[in-house]
Amino acid sequence: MRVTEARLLRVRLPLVHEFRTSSHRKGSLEHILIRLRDADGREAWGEIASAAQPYYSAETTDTCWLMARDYFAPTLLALDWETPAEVSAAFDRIRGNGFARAGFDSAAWVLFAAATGASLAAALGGTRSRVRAGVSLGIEPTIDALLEQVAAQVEKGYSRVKLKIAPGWDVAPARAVREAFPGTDLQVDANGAYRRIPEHVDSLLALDPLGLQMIEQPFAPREFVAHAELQRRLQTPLCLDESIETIGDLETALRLEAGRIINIKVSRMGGLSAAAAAHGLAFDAGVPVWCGGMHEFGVGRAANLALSSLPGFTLSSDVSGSEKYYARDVTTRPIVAVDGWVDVPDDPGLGFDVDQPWVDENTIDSLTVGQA
Ligand code: OSB
Ligand code: MG
Repeated sequence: MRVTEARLLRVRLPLVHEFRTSSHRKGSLEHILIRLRDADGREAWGEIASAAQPYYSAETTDTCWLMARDYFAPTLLALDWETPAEVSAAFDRIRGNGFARAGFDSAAWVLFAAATGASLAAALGGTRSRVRAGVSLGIEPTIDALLEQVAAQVEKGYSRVKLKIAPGWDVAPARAVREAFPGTDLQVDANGAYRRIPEHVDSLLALDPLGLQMIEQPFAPREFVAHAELQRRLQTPLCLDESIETIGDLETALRLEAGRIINIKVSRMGGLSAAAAAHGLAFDAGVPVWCGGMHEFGVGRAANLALSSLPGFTLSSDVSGSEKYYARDVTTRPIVAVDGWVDVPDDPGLGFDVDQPWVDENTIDSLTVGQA
């Protein structure tokens, strides 16, 4: 297989509701869509879902743009390949830059699946025909506003809710939601906002009696030992997100028992190949995983959906329906959750078509590498 052209489109879409985490807030998002074309004229799409600013990971939309243009696209275009594993091996020469890499790695998987007539999920080894979706709710101005948000999502049928927490916005909102929605699976995500100081650790310990599904990433990404020490003091499972960028990180976490659940993100791991490998390692270790999101547009969301169909993804994933974030998604058919479940498509390739006119209307920058 030979990719002859990679088109990069920087696309901005407004969010239907402002999203705030411990580190930043956003009202619209710019992601980079990648359209690959191969020598047979086949097309496949990928998405680089980096945040604009380096507050979740070190990458930004701008660094992704440069890495895509100068390294990932040229590396892919220079390669004659049969399987996504060969693409992944070629990308291994480029250090880090997982988000930028993930867009190309995923697009190569889509191309491979389409060329072999398989759905993306089947190509990856997926076994589920539908996946359980959860919603992620940002920090709200008041607990009442948060309860309103939770009520709206529970009414839509979601049975798992993740709350963003930060020092000063943790035990009280989590307890309020726990009491108002006792039948909902509840988990919290700190995005690394806590430090190993007594006030912070006390707040984390005070979450323990709330019966949460998990507490996600309380400490900074590389603080494996801090997570392991906290896990020993908690009944509630810790889940690692930002800490796990490589298979080596996952091995470290498992060896240290730094968490009992892993959030596998396609972007953070650098693509579907690495995400599937992480799933395999966790599965063999008996550690449950779920697929985290980065507010992906439909292209990245569809890749997350396919990944979530693998057998170890036993916990609800962040693949809520497109409409939670976007009034109109970039795919002709939005991703839809019904009663908190999303069907995994079985048509060849991504399973969703890109709405090219809508993409063009929202494109703020573009360039083509290779044949134009
Ligand atoms: O930690 O999961 C996270 C969004 C931006 C940065 C970090 C995170 C998130 C989310 C998004 O929670 C969840 C989703 O895409 O549905
Ligand atoms: Mg997270």
